[in-house]
Amino acid sequence: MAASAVSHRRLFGALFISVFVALLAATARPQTAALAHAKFDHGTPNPGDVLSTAPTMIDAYFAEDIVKQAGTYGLAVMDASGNAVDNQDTVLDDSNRRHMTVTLQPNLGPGAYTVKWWTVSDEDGDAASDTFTFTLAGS
Ligand SMILES: [Cu+2]
Repeated sequence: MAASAVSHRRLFGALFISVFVALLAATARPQTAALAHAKFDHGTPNPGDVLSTAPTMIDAYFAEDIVKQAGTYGLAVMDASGNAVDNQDTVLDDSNRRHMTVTLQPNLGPGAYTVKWWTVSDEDGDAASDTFTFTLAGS
């Protein structure tokens, strides 16, 4: 009777430790993922590009899948004066949710352009946003 009570206590102790370790592992995982977010990875154009012909769209790839919920993701492009030059038609690619595009107004003039992007990661729900610039060289 006494021996059985001790082994039950040991079994319970071991179970408690394994649950504790599993909880630690579960809480540690989102923290490493949280460092990534669905950040801009690369695109056409890329940050810092100097183009000789006006692009007709922004083709952007991100580090994690993006949540497809209206208003929580997008691409917007402004000229050096802050005027919007995109067509507000961001598409989040259904076949690759790390891929967003937006089309641009025709006949963009030379100058610096700023691309703003915003996303929510489908991996951990983290929101992220940032900007990058490219330049359209004079012809
Ligand atoms: Cu994250």
